[in-house]
Amino acid sequence: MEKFSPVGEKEVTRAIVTEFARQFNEYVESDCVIVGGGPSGLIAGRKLAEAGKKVLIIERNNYLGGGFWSGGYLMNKLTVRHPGERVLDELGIPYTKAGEGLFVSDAPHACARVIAAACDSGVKIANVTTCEDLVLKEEGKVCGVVINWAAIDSMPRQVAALDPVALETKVVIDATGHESMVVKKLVQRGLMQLKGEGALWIEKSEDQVVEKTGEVYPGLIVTGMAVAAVYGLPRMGPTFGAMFLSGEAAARVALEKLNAGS
Ligand code: 48F
Repeated sequence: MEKFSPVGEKEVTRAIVTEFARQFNEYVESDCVIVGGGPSGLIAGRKLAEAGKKVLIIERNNYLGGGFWSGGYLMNKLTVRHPGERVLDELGIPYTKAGEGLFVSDAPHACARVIAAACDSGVKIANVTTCEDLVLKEEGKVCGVVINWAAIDSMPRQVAALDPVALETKVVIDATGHESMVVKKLVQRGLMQLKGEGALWIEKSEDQVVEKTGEVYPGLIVTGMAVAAVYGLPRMGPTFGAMFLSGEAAARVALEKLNAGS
């Protein structure tokens, strides 16, 4: 029988604290912070990390994947319209053809692969962490994010008046989905406008979301369903190719900015 090493409680606790503190300290400064660990944020993170950038994903849930764990109506099959299957191929996600230009895959398998691909590329994750605000400097440029433990959101007000901390970064990507939580921080200050997403129309939505992915404020890029919310585009419901392609487009825009040093 295999025998476990004689390692006790204090060593286990020290290993966790030391490694957590080391990574946290390292990522107080980064090239890009992505808020939201759904499909668009994970794909954007993977592309940026593969290009050698230092990337942190902030996710308020304990788990990554956002709305990518199931298709519509809580059924765990995902659809992707052409050309989104290119990303399924790249990540080795099995799928079947459901019709001309339409592909279906198992949501848990696809989601696990997208998460693993982001982690394998070198993206680091701060989960159970809420992005509650932005750092704005240099005449309004986004220069970082303000974060706190997500559990604080569900605490009573008198207990929850706990200060957050801030992380500095060169580019922030809002990948918070339908809620567009990061953009909302600028809207609250009158610095941006939010149209709110339109009614469901798959064919129109996917192309437009990818096309409009980009920088919406100096230092802030939007991707995924947050794009629909900003520009008033139709929602797409349970099909995910645009989340992949929008994530890739956000990474391209971020890379251009980072490589230009702006
Ligand atoms: O919602 P989500 O999956 O966004 P997405 O990448 O993909 C949208 C699709 O899942 C689907 C769709 C298209 O097919 O209509 O809805 O655009 O992932 C967003 C993630 O952001 C997290 C949230 O928990 C989720 O995992 N999130 C939202 N607000 C915050 C946040 C916040 N303030 N701080 C940290 N994480």
